Amino acid sequence: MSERTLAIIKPDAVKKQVIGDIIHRYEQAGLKPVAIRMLHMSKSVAEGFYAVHNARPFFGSLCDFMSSGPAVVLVLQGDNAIKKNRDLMGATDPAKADAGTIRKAHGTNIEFNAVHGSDSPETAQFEISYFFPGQDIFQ
Ligand code: IDP
Ligand code: MG
Repeated sequence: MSERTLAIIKPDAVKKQVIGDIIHRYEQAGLKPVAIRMLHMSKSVAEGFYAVHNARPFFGSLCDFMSSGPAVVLVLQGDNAIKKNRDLMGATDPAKADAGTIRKAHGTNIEFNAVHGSDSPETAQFEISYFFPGQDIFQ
């Protein structure tokens, strides 16, 4: 079933100049970009996005990281897009990520791990509307 997921190319990956490589991986996997924005999140925008993690010990550091430089946020569409993107990303900790995954290739550590992907239909809906309110999503 075709569905949509939210992906973020995080500030560490933008600094490493691997935006193109990561988008190529999405396209090769059949995940079609249907909306793309580049933005430098304020800390409060990062806090709102990651509000579900606000009790975690790494929350402050995570929000500092996500607001440390520009990021690319995308809506990806395709069959089983949510799981497909999670598989493509690899484990949260790049050291534990499978060979061939984005985090294995471009992640630095469990925090600076190159990409984000929605983890359920509910979070995808929240996350897409968080960064793409309105109509700027294509088919
Ligand atoms: P996910 O991105 O694989 O879904 P989550 O558990 O949802 O992982 O965590 C959100 C983000 O918070 C991670 O992608 C990573 O950047 C950061 N993070 C997760 N666990 C840790 C940790 O133990 N220390 C520091 N940062 C972490
Ligand atoms: Mg998550």
